Amino acid sequence: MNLPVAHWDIFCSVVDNYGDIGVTWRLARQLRAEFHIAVRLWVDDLRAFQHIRPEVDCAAATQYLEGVEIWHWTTSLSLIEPGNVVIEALACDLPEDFIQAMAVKTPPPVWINLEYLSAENWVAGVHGLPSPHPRLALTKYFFMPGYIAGSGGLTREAWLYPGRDHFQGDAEAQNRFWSGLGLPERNDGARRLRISLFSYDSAALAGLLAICSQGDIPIDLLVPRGLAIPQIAAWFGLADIPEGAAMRRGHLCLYVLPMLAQDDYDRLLWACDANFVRGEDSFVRAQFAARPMIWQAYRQSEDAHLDKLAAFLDLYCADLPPVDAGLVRALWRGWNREEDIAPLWPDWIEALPQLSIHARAWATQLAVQTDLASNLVKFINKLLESRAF
Ligand code: TRH
Repeated sequence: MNLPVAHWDIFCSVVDNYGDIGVTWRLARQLRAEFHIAVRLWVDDLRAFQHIRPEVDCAAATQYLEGVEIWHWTTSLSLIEPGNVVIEALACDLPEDFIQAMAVKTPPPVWINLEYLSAENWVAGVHGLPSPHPRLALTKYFFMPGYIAGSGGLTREAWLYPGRDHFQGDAEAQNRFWSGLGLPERNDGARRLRISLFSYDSAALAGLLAICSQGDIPIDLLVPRGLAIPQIAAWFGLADIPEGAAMRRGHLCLYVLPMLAQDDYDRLLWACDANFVRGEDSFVRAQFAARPMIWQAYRQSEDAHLDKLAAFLDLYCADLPPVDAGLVRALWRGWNREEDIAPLWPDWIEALPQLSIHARAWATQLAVQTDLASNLVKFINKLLESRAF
């Protein structure tokens, strides 16, 4: 099947982990499903993609998923005709020959640099700014995801909130979900918490496991296999813990999960009482899940991620009573600085009922904002129209 002439090219270079492809795939499938845009998605690491979308064929040069044409981005693009829109996701660099091809196309494509998410105030000042190419007749535009007015917003599919509400209101569907993962169903009467833990390696992990094992309330910690496992295994005195294992110590029961398909990961966030998340995409999905969360920001040089953390906390804690705001700030800061959060943990567990109400209010507030894909389509259409005359 050949793409129609008007299509969008989206480029994703996987730096590490799953956030680059997680963010990009989510946007590509939404553009296709909700805006009927012909999307060609270029991905340089299909293995990373397969972790969050098991149907991906790592050996295929091209393939279709949900109507999105996926190309393994390995070879020269010199013979490829650029689409009428070209998006560099998360500031990945386009090859020179492709940029040359963009410059000779008439009219040239709308060129977008889709940046990382930040709650910082400067985002609104940069969003939408043009950046003319130094030599060629091309202009690249900054598109900044964000929480504040004047930013590009957050990727939120039309099905997301209805799907979440339906699932969270259906105890049987949740129990089917738990059974599918090989986990015990939840017993409403039991005072037992279920918390997902998606984190980088961290010196703070041992303290978290210790306090969970010693706390008053039994806790199921659900950990996908990945960067946190070596330290968790070491805490249990093991070299490794395989997928599917359940480890018990004191009041802690730790389950090691496989990486789930992205939509199942949403269900996991919806079904848990609270979630530890990281990076960018799991963090946003945890906010949409309307559950209390603890975020580990992606580490950056010169601790730039701590500024991102502080900016988000200012927004997130604005409507919390001072005691809870202080607790959330201290716990998140401690977690990000890899300090022992055990001294704060019992109060945080105690505060979960209020924090749950706040998490829902925050998710509701986020839904007032126009979603990123809608903003992007509007922004691009305006540019395309201005070029039509
Ligand atoms: O994996 P991350 O840490 O990704 C990153 C990258 O490190 C990247 O270089 C950096 O730019 C970015 O963070 C900020 O965390 P993130 O962003 O949360 O992405 C994880 C993706 O994996 C997200 O789309 C959710 C998905 N996922 C699943 O689909 N199934 C799972 O079981 C889990 C745990 C995650």
